[in-house]
Amino acid sequence: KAGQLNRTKIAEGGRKLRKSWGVSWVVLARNSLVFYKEPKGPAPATWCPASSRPESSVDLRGAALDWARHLSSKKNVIHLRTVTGNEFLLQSDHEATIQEWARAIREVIHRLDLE
Ligand code: I3P
Repeated sequence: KAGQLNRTKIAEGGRKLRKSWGVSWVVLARNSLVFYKEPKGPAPATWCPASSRPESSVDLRGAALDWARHLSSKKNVIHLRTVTGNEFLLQSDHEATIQEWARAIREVIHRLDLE
């Protein structure tokens, strides 16, 4: 699964960070969520995430996912926490989009729990 989402990192190793929302191309891989920086301005027709270097990636083993009802003034926000204490918010203006992401990420976390 892959697509464009708004995202911000809100904690690193348990330490709160200042929120800074940005747009990322997000790819759900076997064990992780990988973020790619979107090109500024209109994307060239030739741009694709596979040809660019990931900005960062998040290990989903042992991670926890919740709805972020009190963590943002935005709608449709999910809150992802890793075992290492990194925390992210992911948001889409389309409720169905974020619901699909939540379901897909939970499936990966659950599968990794069973391994
Ligand atoms: C933050 C910015 C974020 C907002 C955050 C603000 O201000 O407006 O968009 O988060 O709210 O602190 P700044 O740009 O000055 O850092 P949301 O959009 O998710 O509400 P918060 O402090 O209540 O988290």
